[in-house]
Amino acid sequence: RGGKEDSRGALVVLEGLDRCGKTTQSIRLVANLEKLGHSAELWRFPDRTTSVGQMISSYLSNKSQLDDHTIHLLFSANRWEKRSLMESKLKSGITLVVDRYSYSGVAFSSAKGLDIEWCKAPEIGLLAPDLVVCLDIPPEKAAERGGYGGERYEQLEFQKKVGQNYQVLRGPTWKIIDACLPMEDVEEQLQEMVLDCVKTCQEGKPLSCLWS
Ligand code: 2DT
Repeated sequence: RGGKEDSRGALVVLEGLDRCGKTTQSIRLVANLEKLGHSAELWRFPDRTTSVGQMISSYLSNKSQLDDHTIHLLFSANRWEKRSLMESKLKSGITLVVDRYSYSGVAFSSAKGLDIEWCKAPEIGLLAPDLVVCLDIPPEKAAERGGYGGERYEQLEFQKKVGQNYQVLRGPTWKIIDACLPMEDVEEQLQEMVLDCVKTCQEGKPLSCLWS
């Protein structure tokens, strides 16, 4: 094993509180990877383009109300409906940079008071990221950046709970970057971590499933 036939793209996830810079950094990362000759795609969850995604989007913008368990399972279903495409892209050598994943799913729902193990259960069997980069920012700092829109969850007290849950979820594939650093520094650190990860996947590191 470890030969060319096992070469694949890396599954890289960015996590962090609202306004930590995830979206900006994931866009830059994909551009930088491509410049260096790697094929990479930017993905994000929720993927609001599917019909499940539209239900989620309407919930987030307060246009519909759903029971906490129900919306949790919809977020999970939104990842399951993308699982096979995700796997085939990775196997064809494309690195996926994913803005939010199962960790957001668990951190946000358990911040509402749902049991964390219950929250993790529907994620079992989804592809495990090769690397999770958490852009770490104190919730107060994130709130100062402004731009909290009117969406559900964009409130300081709630974000504090989400931040605590992220800490509980941290595992061996997690790397933390201080999101208060200048944007260019975050970008550079992120790129270095990801290139390392891309290399191990090219060398044939096997794909695995959550939660591992
Ligand atoms: P953005 O589209 O602005 O990132 O906001 N969320 C996300 C969940 O509650 N569960 C999930 O599984 C995911 C992926 C985080 C999306 C909002 O939805 C929350 C913020």
